[in-house]
Amino acid sequence: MRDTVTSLISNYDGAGRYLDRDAMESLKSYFTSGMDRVKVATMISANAAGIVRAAGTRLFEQVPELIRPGGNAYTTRRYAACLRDMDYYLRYSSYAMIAGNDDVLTERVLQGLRETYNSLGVPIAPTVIGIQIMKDMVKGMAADAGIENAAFIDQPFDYITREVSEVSI
Ligand SMILES: CCC1=C(C)/C(=C/C2=NC(=C\c3[nH]c(/C=C4\NC(=O)[C@H](C)[C@H]4CC)c(C)c3CCC(=O)O)/C(CCC(=O)O)=C2C)NC1=O
Repeated sequence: MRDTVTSLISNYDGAGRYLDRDAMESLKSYFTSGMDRVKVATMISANAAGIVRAAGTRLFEQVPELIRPGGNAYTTRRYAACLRDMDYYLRYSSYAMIAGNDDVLTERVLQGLRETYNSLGVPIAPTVIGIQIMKDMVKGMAADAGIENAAFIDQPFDYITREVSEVSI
């Protein structure tokens, strides 16, 4: 599992080079956004259950067939599995924000996910909608707290979206 610092050092060490201006710029941007990253991760931790519940409600309003007979999130068990997956995406996104690196997502969340979803008939498009709803909710909370630069919030949610979308069913 990598973060901004370890991945940078590993790249430069691989090339046997001292950190140069590019490396310093990248570190500077990571450290200057550091407090905001911590603040947003704290907000996520404190509100995770509410975010997941509200995002789920919004998703099922947008795509009501998911929870109707024949829908993939129909039955209490599958409804709960869906919200649990949303919670995984939210929690791991908060880790990736702190790390400033998506490696934790690749390693812990995305491996084999598409295959699992395909074999269970979990539809990708509404999964992506759910992830994007959570992203927008977190960005809204960050904006309310005066955090202007939200690129680091987009990053993990969009990364999961891109990776999981690669194969559609
Ligand atoms: C931490 C990494 C990790 C991830 C990401 C993960 C995902 C994951 N989601 C699963 C199922 C599932 N995932 C969903 C999700 C949904 N269905 C919908 O219609 C919606 C679009 C969507 C919610 C947004 C559902 C309904 C199931 C159960 C499907 C079934 O058993 O038929 C399964 C199959 C095993 C199980 O049911 O627990 C896995 C492995 N597990 C992990 O350990």
